[in-house]
Parts: sequence; C-alpha cells; structure tokens
Amino acid sequence: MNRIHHLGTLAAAAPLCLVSSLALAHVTLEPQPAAIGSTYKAVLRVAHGCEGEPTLKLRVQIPEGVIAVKPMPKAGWELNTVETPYKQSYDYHGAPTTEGVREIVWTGKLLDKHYDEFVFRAFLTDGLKPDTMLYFPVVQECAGGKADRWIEIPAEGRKADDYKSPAPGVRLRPKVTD
Ligand SMILES: [Cu+2]
Repeated sequence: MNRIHHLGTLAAAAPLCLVSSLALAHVTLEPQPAAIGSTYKAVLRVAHGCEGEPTLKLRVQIPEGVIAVKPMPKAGWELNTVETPYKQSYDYHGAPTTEGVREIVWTGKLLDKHYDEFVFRAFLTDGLKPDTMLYFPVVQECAGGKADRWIEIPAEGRKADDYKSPAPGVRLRPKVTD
C-alpha cells in the first residue's frame, strides 16, 4: 500500500486524478484490513480538493451491515448524521439493533493544498462477506459548486485503480474466533 501520492501534483493546472491509477490519491480508508465481528475505527483520508477548490463538505454513506456508527467530532467542522432504520435487525453485543447512522456529514473547510482525516467507528456485523471489499461511498463537495463523487463500486474482479472515482473501501477479513 506504499504508493506515491500524486505524481501529478507538479503538473499544476491539470485536473488531478482524472486518469490516475493511484488509488491512494483520492478519498481512501485505513487501516486495512478489518475483521468482521469487530469494531472498526475508520479513518477517511482526504488527499485533495476538487480540481484545486477547497473541500467544504464530506458526506459518507454507511453500507448495510455496518452498525453502531459513531463519528468523531472534529474541531472546526460541523458534524451531522442521518439516522434511519436498517434493512434488518442486527445483533450488537447481544442486543437487537434496528436503526442507526446511515450517513455522516462533516461541514467545514479544507484547502486543496492540505490533507486531513475524518474518523468514525463502526461495528462490522457477522453477515458481511470475508475476503471482499466493503465500500463507503463519499461525496466531496467543494467551493465553486464543484464536487467529486467517490461512489463507484468496483465490479467483481476489478480494483479501485480501474475507476476514475472509486468509493473508499476496506478489505474484510474473517471473524476472529477464539
Ligand atoms: Cu485523487
């Protein structure tokens, strides 16, 4: 995962990342991988704005099967959540859980020349499939009405690198049993 970020940065005027194969240059998630049946501390990394414009809002969609989501408040950023019922009831440490955060919205300002991280924690329920990628689509809204929609979910057998605006994802590993 040790790839060079944005070779294109030196080519200043060009819209960055449009044809980049450098997945880490977009909005990405770490750490990797994450174990099913555990609480995952997700760190969303925002590497740049939209074609040079500062980021003003980050909207993160929580996929089904990911519950008990709690975003970490961030100094200088307004934090909102959208809470709706899940498609089914999930077991969360023995308690049936039927609703929770499905979308996180941070509103603030991040210049294109800066880097920042947005954190939330989430429980990865047993029904998720090991050895697959779990995607969290993100919409990045920027100044000047610009936006980057990191919502492309790679098809089976393809990688984030194959797409222009891949959703950030985390590889799932099997539940740890003892
Ligand atoms: Cu990028």
